[in-house]
Amino acid sequence: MPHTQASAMGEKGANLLITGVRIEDGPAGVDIRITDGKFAEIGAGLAPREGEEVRDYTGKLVLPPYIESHVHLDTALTSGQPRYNESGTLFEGIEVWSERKQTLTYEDVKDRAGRALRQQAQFGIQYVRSHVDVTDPDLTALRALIDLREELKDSMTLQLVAFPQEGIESFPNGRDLMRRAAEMGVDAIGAIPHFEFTREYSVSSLNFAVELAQEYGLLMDVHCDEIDDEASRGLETLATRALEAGIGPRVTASHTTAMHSYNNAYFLRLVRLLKMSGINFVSNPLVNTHLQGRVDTYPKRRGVTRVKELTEAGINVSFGQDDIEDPWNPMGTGNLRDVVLNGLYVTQMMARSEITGSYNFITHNAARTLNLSDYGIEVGNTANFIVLDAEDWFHALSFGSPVLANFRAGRVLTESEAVVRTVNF
Ligand code: 17E
Ligand code: FE2
Repeated sequence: MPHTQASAMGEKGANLLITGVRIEDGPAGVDIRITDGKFAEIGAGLAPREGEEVRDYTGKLVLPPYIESHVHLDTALTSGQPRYNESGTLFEGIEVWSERKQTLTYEDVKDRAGRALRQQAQFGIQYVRSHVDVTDPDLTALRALIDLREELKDSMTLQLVAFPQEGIESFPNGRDLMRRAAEMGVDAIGAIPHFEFTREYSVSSLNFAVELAQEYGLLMDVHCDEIDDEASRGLETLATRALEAGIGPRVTASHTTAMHSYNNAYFLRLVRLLKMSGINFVSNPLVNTHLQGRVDTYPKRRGVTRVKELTEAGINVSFGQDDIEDPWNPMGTGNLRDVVLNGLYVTQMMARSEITGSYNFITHNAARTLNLSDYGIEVGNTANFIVLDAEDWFHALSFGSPVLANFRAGRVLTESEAVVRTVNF
């Protein structure tokens, strides 16, 4: 059990010894020394030093912090405002949000996004990529989130994507708004090809987005083919442009739910291009099983992209929550355990090795999606990590074990009590 005392913090950061843990899928009984907020030594039987706080977590699991690779913080915690999305479709969600956008203020966005981020931290998240709707002539949400990114940077790493919710070519001054967002300092450029009025707009919006990203040296993350239409093929355009520009690892295709409905012959052709391009994928299994298949009778499509096949082809896939109580998801807490559990079931990735390796969807794979450096439990890296009340990932996932502590540069960001259960028979 952890014992708490005043943390041993020097000017440069924490000095700490964590004892008796398993790191990821490694052996149990390992100690971790943190000096000046960095991982200094990892091994068995490390002796405490003068001035070091010792935390005994014998039998517990240590992972690198979770990474939320896809969420919309500007819309978080607005569910029911001004009305609920009753049909559960993506399109009604966009209409509801368009109404809510009329009353958006800087303080409102900052307050809700700040609360959502603190909720995420409690569940072990330290890195968040948030899409921000820029189809707003005032760019109110973007101004708020850029400030929040700076204010919270010692606690959470926030990446912002300029997300044209109502289109680039199909929204008044859409291109200009995207350019203004790039000027203001987003981390990534987005697009929404399946929502543009025509196939031609879809293609030109992607060409524009790739050029803008290159001009400003930004990452890309596109809401790509989030529809059950098997003819929605923005992905092949995005992957081709990424390949030709040589920027694949800096590009992400999010959602790609139409891939669920592609015929296998087309997928076989496509997957070659996807591999060559080196682009990343984010799947949001909870929200897309909720939003997709809404125009089906029975059988109803699951509408989740081909995570298993992409993974088996060696393509990088991470999992995201997408929404925390907003027009596209009436629920959602920020807890990525729910996302991984649902993701494994809905994609039928339930082989033993698929389950035991599934923390990668919200850790290392997501780090690759976000192009993070200085991530992972390795000597020399900043001491960011979480401790779970479980002996290994299988049990943490299966039982929904709480994150006992979330450490940032060796400093305790959030803490939870272990759950104590008594059975009287
Ligand atoms: N907007 C969108 O186009 N798609 C989504 N899944 C969400 C917002 C959450
Ligand atoms: Fe999304």
